[in-house]
Amino acid sequence: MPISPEIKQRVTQLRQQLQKANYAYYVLDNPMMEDAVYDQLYRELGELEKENPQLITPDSPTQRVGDKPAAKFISVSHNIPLYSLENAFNLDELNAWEKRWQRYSKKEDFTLIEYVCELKIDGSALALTYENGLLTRGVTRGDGTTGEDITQNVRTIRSIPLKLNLDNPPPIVEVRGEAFLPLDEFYRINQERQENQEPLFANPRNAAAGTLRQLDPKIVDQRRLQFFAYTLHLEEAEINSQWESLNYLENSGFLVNPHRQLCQSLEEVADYFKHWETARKDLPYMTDGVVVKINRYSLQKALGFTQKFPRWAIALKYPAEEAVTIVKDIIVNVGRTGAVTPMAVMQPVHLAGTTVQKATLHNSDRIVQLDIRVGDTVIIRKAGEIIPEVVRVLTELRPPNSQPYQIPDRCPECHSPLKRPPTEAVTRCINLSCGAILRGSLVHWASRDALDIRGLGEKIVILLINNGLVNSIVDLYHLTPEKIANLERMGNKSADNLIKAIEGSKQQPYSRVLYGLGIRYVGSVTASLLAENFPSIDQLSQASFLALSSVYGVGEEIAQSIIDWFSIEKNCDLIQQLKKVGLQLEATSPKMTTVETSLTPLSGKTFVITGTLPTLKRNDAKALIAKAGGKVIGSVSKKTDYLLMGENPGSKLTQAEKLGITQLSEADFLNLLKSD
Ligand code: 1X8
Repeated sequence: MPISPEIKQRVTQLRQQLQKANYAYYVLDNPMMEDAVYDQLYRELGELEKENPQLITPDSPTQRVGDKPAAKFISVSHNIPLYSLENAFNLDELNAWEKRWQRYSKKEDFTLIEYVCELKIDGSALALTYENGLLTRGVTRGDGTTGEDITQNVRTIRSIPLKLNLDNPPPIVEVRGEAFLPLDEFYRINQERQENQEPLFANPRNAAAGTLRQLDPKIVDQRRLQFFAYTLHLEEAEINSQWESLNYLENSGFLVNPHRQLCQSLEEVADYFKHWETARKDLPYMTDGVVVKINRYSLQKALGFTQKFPRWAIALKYPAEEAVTIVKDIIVNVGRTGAVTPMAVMQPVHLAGTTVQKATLHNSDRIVQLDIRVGDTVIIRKAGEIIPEVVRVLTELRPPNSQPYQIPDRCPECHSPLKRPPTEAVTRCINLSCGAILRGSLVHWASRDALDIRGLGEKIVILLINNGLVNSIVDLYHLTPEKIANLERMGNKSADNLIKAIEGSKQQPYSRVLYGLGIRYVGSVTASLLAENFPSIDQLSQASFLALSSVYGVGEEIAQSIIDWFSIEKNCDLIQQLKKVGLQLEATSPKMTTVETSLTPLSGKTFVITGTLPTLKRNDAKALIAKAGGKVIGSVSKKTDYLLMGENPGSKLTQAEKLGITQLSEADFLNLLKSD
């Protein structure tokens, strides 16, 4: 039976609506209909297509996810090779690049030079072919000459149009760009893999590449990859520059990275590079540098290619946050809480601007998971922390006679047995007199946010302990210049200064003393909260679990930890002795509220922070919010009360606008804090 014109029309209409909605959601990041409405239209189209299979077209929104896994991927050669980019690692190398390409071109070429700066996305490059406006092929980069045909997987990426949004699409066009996993999606996938005891992806780039090589398109569909388009190969030459090509791609329906910039000089390029060095940390995807391209096609053409690279483009890389090295030894470190942290000692390697030779292995579970052994080649990463971590072991490079590593069952410091509570990942030394715990406690006591005793670092602490001068925090307050002046590397002057600094620490406020005690989970913000609500150590030591845990910002875990700490006699003795030597164990101007009635200006309010704030550091803002009773979370949802926003806000702003969440500048925020 012939299909009625009404049905044909409805099918076309549904496709157009769904395509528009899809574009609004995935490319513009600005949904135009409710999910439920989308689902309903999608179902209607699916049903009409099921009843009338002749109507199915490859660009129908129902045809993104194929139902048959591929047996394998076919190798195909690229019509135009995918070159890689030459790297520059600093601005000097960028300048050298400019001089080099200028030597290759005529003088008049570089009088009116323009560069396009784009962020370098850390993902997986793809080449897409569109014939008469329809996506017909998606191929991985491969070795640049030959890649794998993964069209079926590419079709699942919602920010890749199945059909170009052009009235008169060209007969053939190739679009290149980067497929990538947004960070939240990467974390979600790894969490799921952890729950299923599957090996974790080391980084979003590997996760994206691994996903694209999945034979089953259903799995690819579940991992929401995205795609930024950045190169256009088009026969008809109405386009004369990279900048125009990016706009053409955007008009054709692609997601093009919005943070591109047209620069008139290398100085402007340098400013762009410097700006994104920090700003990129707030982006919801990984970037590893800036791609600088000469804008004008005629000049690109004149410069051409070397054996390996285009002469007209360069990748200006940010310092690597991952590196490869070899494990020389595995040791365990005992911290001030007795927590045992296994560490890999490695061949020194350059990483994110410093040379490192130790990486944390976190705990014994992680060791089992990594199966790391002495002699292994490993990938290490710096992720905000000072100590890098081991991300992955390259087991294929493992020496044949290596032995699995066994975490010791006795403390390397005091030789007492180590314990691991069944519910915890951490192994601990529970000997309260363990030298490592004493050392760590003293270093923490003297640290900047605690008693801030200048000149009392780890080296001096070790000297004091080894010479039998200090056996507990209180002993510091019985030292005299005479007692310490004879220590190695300690002259009269530094001895005097150290004693003065120790003496000066008696003036530090109670909240710092509280933090300095090193009670588990009591960081400096929590210590301030506790000091406000329990204005003397005696009140704190007597506080019930209920009273503690009802302080905003103090959870049950913290409350229990405080109770546990005061239940140890040695700790109570320490407090008595600290009182005797004159440390501040009471707040100087106690707050006149009781726990039950204390209400702070941001009580119970939830904040999300995005962008760079003009004066406050992120941690300061967080501390202020916590102090005022608020809470900071990582992503915007309906439950968010405020978006605190600085320069270059990320996608969190779009999300907040969508949900109508109140936006605050730093100034608004500071006013809000005052207004109670
Ligand atoms: C690689 C990349 C390029 C761009 C962004 N991210 C990348 N990973 C870009 O041009 N915006 S260009 C490129 C290449 O040519 N190998």
